Amino acid sequence: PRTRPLAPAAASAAPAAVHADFAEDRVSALSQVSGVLGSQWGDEGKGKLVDVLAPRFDIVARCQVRDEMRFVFFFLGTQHKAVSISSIILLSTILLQGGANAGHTIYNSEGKKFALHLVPSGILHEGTLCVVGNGAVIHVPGFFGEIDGLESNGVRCDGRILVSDRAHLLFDLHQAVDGLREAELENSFIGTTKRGIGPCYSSKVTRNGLRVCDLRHMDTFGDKLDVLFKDAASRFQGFQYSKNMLKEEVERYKRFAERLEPFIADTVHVLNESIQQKKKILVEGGQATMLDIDFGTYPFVTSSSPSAGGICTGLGIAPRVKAYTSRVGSGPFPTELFGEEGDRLRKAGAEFGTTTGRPRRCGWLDIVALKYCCQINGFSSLNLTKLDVLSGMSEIKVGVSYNQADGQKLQSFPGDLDILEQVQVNYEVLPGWQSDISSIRSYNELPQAARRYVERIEELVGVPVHYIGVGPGRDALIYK
Ligand code: 2SA
Ligand code: GDP
Ligand code: MG
Repeated sequence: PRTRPLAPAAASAAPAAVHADFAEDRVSALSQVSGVLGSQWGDEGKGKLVDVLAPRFDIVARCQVRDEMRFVFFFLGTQHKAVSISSIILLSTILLQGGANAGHTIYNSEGKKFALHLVPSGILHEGTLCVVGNGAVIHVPGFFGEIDGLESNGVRCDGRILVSDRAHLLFDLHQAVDGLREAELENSFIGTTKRGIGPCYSSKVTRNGLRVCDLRHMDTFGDKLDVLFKDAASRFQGFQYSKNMLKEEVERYKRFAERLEPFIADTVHVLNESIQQKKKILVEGGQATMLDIDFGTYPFVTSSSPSAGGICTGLGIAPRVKAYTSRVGSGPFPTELFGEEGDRLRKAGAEFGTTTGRPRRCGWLDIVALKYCCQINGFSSLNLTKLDVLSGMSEIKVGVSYNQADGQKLQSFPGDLDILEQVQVNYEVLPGWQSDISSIRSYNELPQAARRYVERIEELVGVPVHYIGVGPGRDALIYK
C-alpha cells in the first residue's frame, strides 16, 4: 500500500537490515506462485528482481504459465523420472518460456556481473533450485556453455538445475533457419536475436520437434532430426545439408544426452509436490508482454507467451517497468527518442543487448502500452527500474495517450500495426532532478521531482509501485 510507514530513522544506519525487513514484508504478502514478467519490450531488469527475491522463495522457475496455481500441472508433464522431493532444497526459481534469446544481467554481492540466458536468475544463491520448464526451448550446447561459464566463476550448478523432459530441443539448424528467414525478409526483418527461437517453436507447433525426453531414445533420434534437416533444406536454398552433417549431429547429441541426463526431470511432479508442501514459487519470464505472440506488436514479437495469461489473478509481483522504455529489433515504438536524447538514455542506461550486444532503441515511458500490459497481466504492483538513468535531465516526458492520424483519440492499445505506427503520442512533461540518486535507499530521500514522477506513474496506470531500481547492483533497490 502507498501508505506503508517508512522504516524508523534509527534503522537507516543499517540499510541492509532495513532492506531485508521490507523485502520480507513484501514477500510474505505475495501469493504462493508469483511471477516477474516484462511489461514493455524486454530488458526491464527482470533478472535483477528475480535474483533479489530468490532467497525468499521455495522455487524459482521458468516455464509456460497458464493459471495461477495450477500452471505447473498443465505444463510440466507427468512422471517420467522421479526426482525425489527431499532433494529439493528450500529455495528455487523457474524459467517461464523462451530460450537463449533472453538475456538477464545480474550482479552477485561482490559486484561480479553475470549474463544469463537459459539458466534461471536464482542460480547465484547457493541452495536455490532452478527449474527450466517445458515452455522453454533448449539449445543444449548453449546451456552447457552457460553452466561452464558459471562454474568457472565459482557458481556450483550440479544438482541445482532441473530441465523439463518436455521442453523442446533447439538445434543449430534452427539458428541457421532464423538467419535465413531474416535475410529473406530484407527490409522488413523482425530483428530477432538469431538464436533460432521462432524456427524451434515452429517445429514444436508443426509437431515434428524433438523434446528433451527424445535424448533418451537415441535409436529414433536420427530419423526425427532428419525430418527437421529435410524441412529446412527444402524450404531454404541456402541451407546446407548432407547425410554426413546429420550423422555428426547425432553423434554430438549422443554425448550431450549423457551429460544432460542428471539435469532432466519431470518438473511437473517436482513443482506439483512443492506446491502441496506449501512452498513458494517464483516464476521468471523472458522477453515481455509487448513481445507476446498473441498480445504483442505482431509480427515484431517473439514466438512464445511471456505474459501472465491465466496466472494474473493473485500475482503478487509485477513486471519490471523501466522508468523509460526500450526495445531491440524492429517494430513500432511510439515514444522512441532519436538523436541526442536517445543516445543519452542509451549511454546512461547501458542499453545494449545482453545476448547480442546490439544497441537498444530508447524512448519515454509509454503509459498507454503499460496500462495495456497491466490489463493483460493483472499486475498488483510494479517495479520501476532504472530511475537513476533519468537523473540530470531538465524535464522528463511521459506518453499518456495516443491520437490517430485523423486526430481522434485512441481508446486502447491498437492491435493493427498500421495504426500504431501512425499514432501521435500526447506527452505530459514533468520536472527532472539534477542530483545522483544511485546511493539513495529510502523513498523519502529521493528528490521531490523523482517522487512526483513515481507517483504520477502510479496515478496514470492505477497500479502501485512497490520497488524502485536506482542502479544495477543487488542493493540498489528502494522498497516503497
Ligand atoms: P526472437 O529472437 O525470435 O525471440 O526475436 C523476436 C523479437 O523478440 C525480441 N527479443 C528481445 N527483446 C529484448 N531483449 C531480449 N533479449 C536480449 C537482451 C536481446 C539482445 O536481454 O538484451 O541481446 O539483443 C530479446 N529476445 C528477443 C527481438 O528483439 C525481436 O523483436
Ligand atoms: P532483463 O532481460 O529484463 O532481465 O534485463 P537485462 O538484464 O537484459 O537488462 C537490464 C539492464 O539494466 C542490465 O544491464 C541491468 O544490470 C541493468 N539494471 C537493472 N536495474 C537497474 C537500475 O535500477 N538502474 C540501472 N542503472 N541499471 C539497472
Ligand atoms: Mg534482457
